[in-house]
Amino acid sequence: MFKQLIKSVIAVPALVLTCASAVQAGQIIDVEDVDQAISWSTLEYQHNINDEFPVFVPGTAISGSLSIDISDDGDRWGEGAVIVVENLDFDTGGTWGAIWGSATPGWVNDLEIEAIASLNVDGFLNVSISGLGDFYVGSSTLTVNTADVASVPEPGSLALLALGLIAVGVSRRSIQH
Ligand SMILES: [Ca+2]
Ligand SMILES: [Ca+2]
Ligand SMILES: [Ca+2]
Ligand SMILES: [Ca+2]
Repeated sequence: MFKQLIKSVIAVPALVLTCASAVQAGQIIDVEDVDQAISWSTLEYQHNINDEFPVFVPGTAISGSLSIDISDDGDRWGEGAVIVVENLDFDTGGTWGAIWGSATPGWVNDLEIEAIASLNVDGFLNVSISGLGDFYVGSSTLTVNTADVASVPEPGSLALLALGLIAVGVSRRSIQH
């Protein structure tokens, strides 16, 4: 009986750990072919990871990056862009360009809290690029690292956890009597 109690006590923390850990299990890549020239205007587009394979399960996004193929034609001194991801704040978005000379092509940033949260809600991510000058936007690549579905606490695993706790209670009671 005592052995059984030890087993139950060990089993419960193991179950809690399984629920809490968010080890990367998969990766979803979504490429949007924006393919547009910008000239002192704002371009808006949306990434959708709901139609990719592996299938995205809301709530499982843990990290990722956004890479935009943005380049200047070098027609004059200095071009720039303000890249906004979801809302205008310091989360994920940023700036691109050069004050003097042609800007280095490409822009990449890790997804931060707001962007990951937005993906976890609906699998969509809004991006807007405002041009301070004229340049070209080719494709936009969103890479999302996802956790194993089983490692995200959800009703199913919480029920299992409850069952584990009840099992401990039962074995404790059976020792006392
Ligand atoms: Ca897509
Ligand atoms: Ca933002
Ligand atoms: Ca969203
Ligand atoms: Ca230009």
